[in-house]
Amino acid sequence: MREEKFYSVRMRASKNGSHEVGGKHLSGGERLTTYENMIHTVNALLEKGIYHSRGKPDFMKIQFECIDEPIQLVNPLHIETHEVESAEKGQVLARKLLEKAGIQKKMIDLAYEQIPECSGLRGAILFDIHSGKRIDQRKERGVRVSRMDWPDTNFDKWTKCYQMPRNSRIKEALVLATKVSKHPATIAELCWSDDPDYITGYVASKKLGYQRIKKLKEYGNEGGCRIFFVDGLRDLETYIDYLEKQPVFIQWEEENDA
Ligand code: WAQ
Ligand code: MG
Repeated sequence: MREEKFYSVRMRASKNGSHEVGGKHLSGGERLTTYENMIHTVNALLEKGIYHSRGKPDFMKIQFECIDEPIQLVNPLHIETHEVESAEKGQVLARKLLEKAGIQKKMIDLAYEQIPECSGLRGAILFDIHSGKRIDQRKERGVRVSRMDWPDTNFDKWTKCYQMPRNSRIKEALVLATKVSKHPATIAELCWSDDPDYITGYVASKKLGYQRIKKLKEYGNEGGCRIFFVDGLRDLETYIDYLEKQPVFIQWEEENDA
């Protein structure tokens, strides 16, 4: 498989103009594909962006480029799901899990103050757990993790074993969380969707795995969140380069599942 050439395919869609002129971010997506599967992959991204609960796009960009770097194979994070009675209880649990991941309570409070700023971003915020500050300079863009995917046959095998739906949202989130948590500078991630029709989110870390929380906000709410809690003492440029450029395929091996 690694003899074959792979392509990174990226999509972003917005409304009231492109992202560059301040349009509202609606949807984005990133995939890895062979040339043979290009049309299928581009179509899947087109469909993802064109029918979207955040609105009807008047701008969309889909681009592909050939990847020269070798693709790293990574086992997916272990997954657990928590049922909660309300979004408030979900948020209490999320904070508890972040503490369990090794982040001081004081820093978690500071990170939560950043959440209104997360809203409307098309990428993630990098939050330094030492200074308690946002350290990426990407303003309303944030950092978009890219060049990652999970081949269908292996994903299908995983969904059967865990009795999970064959759902591209869960796949994309677990792919991203796995790639992000793999880097030594990542301490944890906190995420929920900016889509008004999706209320499940998660806390992820190397130690905790992918901890899904069924309800972190109310239906109808378009406020999303994606914060990477990072050890800001490490080199930021190298870290962002890993997030944006390092190609990663998820490959589940049952015997390696922790
Ligand atoms: N890189 C960085 N940030 C991203 C990326 C990316 N590739 N994709 C999305 N984001 C940021 C961006 O700010 C979005 O507004 C925000 O995250 C939410 O993205 O049931 O669907 O794709 O286990 O709306 C998690 C739970 C679902 C899934 C998360 O996020 C489950 C979700 P969305
Ligand atoms: Mg979204």
